[in-house]
Amino acid sequence: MRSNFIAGVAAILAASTASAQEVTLRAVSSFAEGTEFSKNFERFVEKVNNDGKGVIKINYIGGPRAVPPFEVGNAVRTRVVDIANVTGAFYTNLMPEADGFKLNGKPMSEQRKNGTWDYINQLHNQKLNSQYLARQFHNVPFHIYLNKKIDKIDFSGLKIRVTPVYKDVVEAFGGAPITTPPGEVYTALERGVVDGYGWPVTGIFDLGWEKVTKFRVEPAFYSVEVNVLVNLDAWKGLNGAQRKVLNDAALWLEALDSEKVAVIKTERERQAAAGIQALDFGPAASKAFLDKAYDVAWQSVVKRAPESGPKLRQLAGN
Ligand code: 173
Repeated sequence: MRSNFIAGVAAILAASTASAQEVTLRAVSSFAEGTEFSKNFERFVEKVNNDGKGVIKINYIGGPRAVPPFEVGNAVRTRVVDIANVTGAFYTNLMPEADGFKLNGKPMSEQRKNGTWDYINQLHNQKLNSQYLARQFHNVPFHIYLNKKIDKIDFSGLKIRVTPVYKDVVEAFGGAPITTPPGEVYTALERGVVDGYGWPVTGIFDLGWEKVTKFRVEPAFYSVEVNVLVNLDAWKGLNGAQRKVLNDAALWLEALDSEKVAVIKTERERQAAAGIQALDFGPAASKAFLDKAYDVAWQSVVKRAPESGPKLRQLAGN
């Protein structure tokens, strides 16, 4: 009798401890589900759910239908969601220096060793109430895509869809920037509201933009950064085992960037096959473009973030 009772109590305790230990976190992406800049995050979610069985689980709510892209940073700050897949370009209102992350293209293994991750994590702790769990796509650059032909790198008279990533460089070369989230790019092009847009070298086929794109301006510039952020209160509430599942999956996720070399090659070929013509004005024009692109972007970051801007530049080493 008595030993049965003890066994019963022990079983109940074990069950409640197990359920108290498994935590579920809610996640969103600032990019549409299943598209280029959500895909690896979705693999990360799958990995966490496999590796973390009984310990930690991610409930992936989805993309911009759940939370509008430019509000995802605030949603993770206020814990409307626990985890977000989001580019710094979408939360510069909360963290102006986030616009500087695109200017550091070093592999994350190096950024984690040389103090960059640590510094950027501190910024996220302070300004976004979040943990900077991972950064993806350091080796994927951006381009300006156009529907009108140009014969030198000069965007005068052109309206170009931007986010903070491209605004300074578009203006520096005479273009008129118009900010939209990714979900409005197709319609803006179709209706002639814009003559072109900024976007990474990968991903234009996801939303059918090849149908409304004629040219890709060379050279490629900057580095994509899409971050996995965890609300800091949610992070602090996790135990060591739960954090380990997330941290291990974060390093795995960052290592997936190595796949992008082949993806970029295929994507350029696919763009050419779709009739998108590369406009290349030669090495001197390309160098002048890149020099100016970095110059105006750093100036803008340092102006808006006089303390952290120079520190980010020193860490980026360019
Ligand atoms: O163009 C954008 O919407 C943008 O800023 C971005 C940033 C990172 C990845 C993809 C797009």
